[in-house]
Amino acid sequence: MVSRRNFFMGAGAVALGAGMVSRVGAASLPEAPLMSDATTQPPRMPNSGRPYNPVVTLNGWSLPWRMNNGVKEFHLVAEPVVRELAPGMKANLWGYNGQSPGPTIEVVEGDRVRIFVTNKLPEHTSIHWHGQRLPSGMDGVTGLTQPGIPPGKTFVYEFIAKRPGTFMYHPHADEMVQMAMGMMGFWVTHPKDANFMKVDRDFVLLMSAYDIDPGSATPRVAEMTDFNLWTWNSRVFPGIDPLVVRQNDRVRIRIGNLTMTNHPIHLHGHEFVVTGTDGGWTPPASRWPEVTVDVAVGQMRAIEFDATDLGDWAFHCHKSHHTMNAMGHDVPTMIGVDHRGIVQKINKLVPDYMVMGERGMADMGEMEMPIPDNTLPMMTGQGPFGGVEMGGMFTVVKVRKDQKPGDYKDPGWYKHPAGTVAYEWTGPTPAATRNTSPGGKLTKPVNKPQDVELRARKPTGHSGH
Ligand SMILES: [Cu+2]
Repeated sequence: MVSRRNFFMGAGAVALGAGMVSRVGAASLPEAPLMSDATTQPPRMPNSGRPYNPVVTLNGWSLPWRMNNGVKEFHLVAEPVVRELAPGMKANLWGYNGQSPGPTIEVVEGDRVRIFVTNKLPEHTSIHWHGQRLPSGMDGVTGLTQPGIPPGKTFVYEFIAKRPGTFMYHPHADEMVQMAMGMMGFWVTHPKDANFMKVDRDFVLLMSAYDIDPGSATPRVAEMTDFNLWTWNSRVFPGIDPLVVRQNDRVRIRIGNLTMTNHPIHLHGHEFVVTGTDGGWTPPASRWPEVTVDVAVGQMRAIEFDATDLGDWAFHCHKSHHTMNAMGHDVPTMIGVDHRGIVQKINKLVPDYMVMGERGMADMGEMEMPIPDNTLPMMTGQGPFGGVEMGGMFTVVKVRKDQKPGDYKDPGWYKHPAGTVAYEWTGPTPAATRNTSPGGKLTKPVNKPQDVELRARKPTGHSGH
């Protein structure tokens, strides 16, 4: 038995960041600390056990443990939680220890790990340790390898963290409902040699998706494909913290996907390599540079880059509807349709009727139209030059020269050196050359006979048509 005093001795007491409160479990159980908000907690330096370089969970935290006769003991509590998705919207989710996603679990290759899981949900649950090598009976599949953990009961999982790498945990019980409600977390097994693949900043983000009708707070759990909120660590832009790094830092971002679709994750301004997959570290000879990596359902990827270039670099999923928040209704394509007169007539019948997208959808980024309580605008966020017109899976990698090692505080917007920002042309603008021939859709090439274009355009080898 390790007392509460021993558990929090040394750096541990300090490392309990703002917003974290402790909760004393039953006498024989380790404590189950609780996080009350979605503030990114600074990396937790290990205060017992073997050394490692901790990760930073964006808008999240890592779970403290106690050492008990050489075993690293954690306590997860599955329970209903309230998660702020971004300022202005809270969701009723299910998660662990006060938040969704649950806390990140960090261990070292070779650690013997014991996890107590207490179920405070109204139905049974289990935890599957996604990607781990472990005894089959510890794999957490309800019905197959264990009975479900009934409400009010605590189960114990124990195994040796054999393989270093990036993992996830989630229920394998009433999975569609429990994942749609936000039950998931990250797991990092650090290498035995703390200098192996050492980086300066190591971020983790877990992707999940929710279907929450505008004006409501609880996900529709029967949804299978049509989700409307695309989150990183159960946050949406502008609620996702920036990834703050110092210039020339080696940066790792670990991404896990527990949504029901794939996400092409795109970084601006730098190339990266995939250094880790679900199966561990990639051999160096297998890596190639890229700027977008597709993370499929159930996969984990670790990407790395040298943050050489100062600036505010967008980092986002490249599916454009995944960088938007929930829409109240299906929006038809209205570009070029002027129906101002009609709206007034319809408003007499349907007072809330509104035309969206008449000049593109950018209006919606700054629109003042009324939206229901507890609902985020579809496209939102203010940058130094105006509306960013984003939502969902979008944030910013901020590369700064004077960011101190270990400092994750938002340095504000990048101050661009003079002459390095796109600017408006204010000189003369000659009229564009246009094709005036009736029915013509293409601009006629200047100073070229018409038949050149015909030869170039006409498909060949289809003479039989
Ligand atoms: Cu996506």
